[in-house]
Amino acid sequence: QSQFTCDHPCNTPEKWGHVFKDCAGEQQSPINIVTRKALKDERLTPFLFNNYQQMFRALVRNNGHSVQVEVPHLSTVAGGGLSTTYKAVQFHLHWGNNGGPGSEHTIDGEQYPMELHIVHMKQRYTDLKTALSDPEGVAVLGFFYERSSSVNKKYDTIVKSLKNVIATNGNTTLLPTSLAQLIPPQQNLTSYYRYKGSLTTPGCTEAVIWTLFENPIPLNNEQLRAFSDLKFHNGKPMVGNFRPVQPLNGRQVFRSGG
Ligand code: SG7
Ligand code: ZN
Repeated sequence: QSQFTCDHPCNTPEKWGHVFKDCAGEQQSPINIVTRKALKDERLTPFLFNNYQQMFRALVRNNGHSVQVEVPHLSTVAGGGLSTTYKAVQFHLHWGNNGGPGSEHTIDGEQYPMELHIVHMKQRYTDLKTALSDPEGVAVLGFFYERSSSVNKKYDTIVKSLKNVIATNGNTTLLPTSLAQLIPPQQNLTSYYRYKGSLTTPGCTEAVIWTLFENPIPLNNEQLRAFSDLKFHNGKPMVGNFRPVQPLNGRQVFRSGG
């Protein structure tokens, strides 16, 4: 049983390990990143993004625990200390209650209002299930959000689409957007943290190379609050769909050398 069918948090995250044994593992995500303990690593060079600029009409979906968009074309990332090329599969977000604390990872104990995960797998794999059987099969690029006083126009389309996916399994097609439009410009992506962890939902497979970028994405309060209009499939507001931070258990966190 590896299918995540219950609401988030599924019987409370503390109990995930009873049903999904990997959720009780030693290399779980998310974590709190203690910046003074992060070891600078010169091998963590800038990323090489390929085709992140390509526009597409995103199909936005409320999957019952987040809002998710599948990437319909080949977009890849290499460099950044990754051992090989990874391709983007989908992206989704984790958020709090009406703009309150909602990120999964925290930095020196600070929880940001929201966190974007662009899920990638090694380019040679054709499905996530296979990638998850490789301890480095998946690479998630994580981005934090910060509250800003001005609207972020690049998020207009995705934020406006949310009202069409209030209910679980709701779908809506976006006006054209691109991965590049959703993340900071490439020159602001050279400062990041790196560690080895897991998926943050059951089955919590320990197959993820995590990257958390230091520079947050600005959204105004209204844009942040819009995500709280979504509903879990039991009709309750989809808020707080993040897993609490997990023990580091001796793992080293690295920071980019750029
Ligand atoms: C959400 O987070 C979904 C999952 C995702 C999971 O539950 O977006 O996506 C699918 C395709 O079910 O799991 C394998 C995967 O991407 C965990 O992703 S995360 O660790 O980046 N939060
Ligand atoms: Zn996630």
